[in-house]
Amino acid sequence: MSRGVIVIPTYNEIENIEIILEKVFVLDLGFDILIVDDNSPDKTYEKVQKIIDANTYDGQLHLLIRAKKEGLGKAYVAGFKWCLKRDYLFIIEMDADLSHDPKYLPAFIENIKEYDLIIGSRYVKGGGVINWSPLRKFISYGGSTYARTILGIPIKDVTGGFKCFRREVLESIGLDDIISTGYAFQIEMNYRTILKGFKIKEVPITFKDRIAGKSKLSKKIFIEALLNVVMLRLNKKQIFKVD
Ligand SMILES: Nc1nc2c(ncn2[C@@H]2O[C@H](COP(=O)(O)OP(=O)(O)OP(=O)(O)O)[C@@H](O)[C@H]2O)c(=O)[nH]1
Ligand SMILES: [Mg+2]
Repeated sequence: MSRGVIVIPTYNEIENIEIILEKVFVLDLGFDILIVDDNSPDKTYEKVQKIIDANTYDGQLHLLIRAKKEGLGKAYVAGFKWCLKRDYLFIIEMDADLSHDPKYLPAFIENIKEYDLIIGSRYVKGGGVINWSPLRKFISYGGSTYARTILGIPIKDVTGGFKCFRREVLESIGLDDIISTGYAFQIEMNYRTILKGFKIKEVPITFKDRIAGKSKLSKKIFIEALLNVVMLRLNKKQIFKVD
């Protein structure tokens, strides 16, 4: 059992999954990886199971298959619960689509010694985005500004999904009470972490748009994010009390 685990949710990532696993394990950081697959129609989970069966990564790769697609948030919560049943000290969130470069992981680990949540950030000095259209950039940056302003939180990249939590954070922010399923999930996790008084640091990353596979950002997910930010603000007192 290693000290850290990387949770990677997958839905139709068959073209990316082998590459991302290789890119992480070649760094030899000693982390486990948990893939949380929502029964992908392209059978991403079968490919993962084959790699596990071949013991390519020496028992460091794990797979959690869920019955159906219920959104990123539900997949992460199921993955986090799996991790908390084991004795990992920190838990990392990462996408499967190669947007998040594993080369930043050592910086996360260095910083998690002093902080409770590390956010890989596109919007601090030294961070950025490659290959996004101006519209996509506007939506992301605008979304972060919107959430930051309404919730009154000092985070520049509120929607990013490349992060590292100390296990104590996940144990105390009320995983069962999380209301967000899509992109709003990242915002809600940050908000809950801040309201519980944990320390957060943003570390610069350059985010690359996916080359293979399809984006899951939909109008529904976008509208959920806009509405949930307001809901979260209105429920501040309740979230604050959560144990
Ligand atoms: N298990 C599971 N994984 C999901 C689900 N939705 C998205 N993912 C995965 O979560 C990661 C991030 O997904 P998103 O950022 O929502 O969508 P994306 O397809 O990366 O979108 P873009 O980054 O805009 O291209 C990817 O690895 C997806 O495969 C879901 O409902 N269930
Ligand atoms: Mg993505």
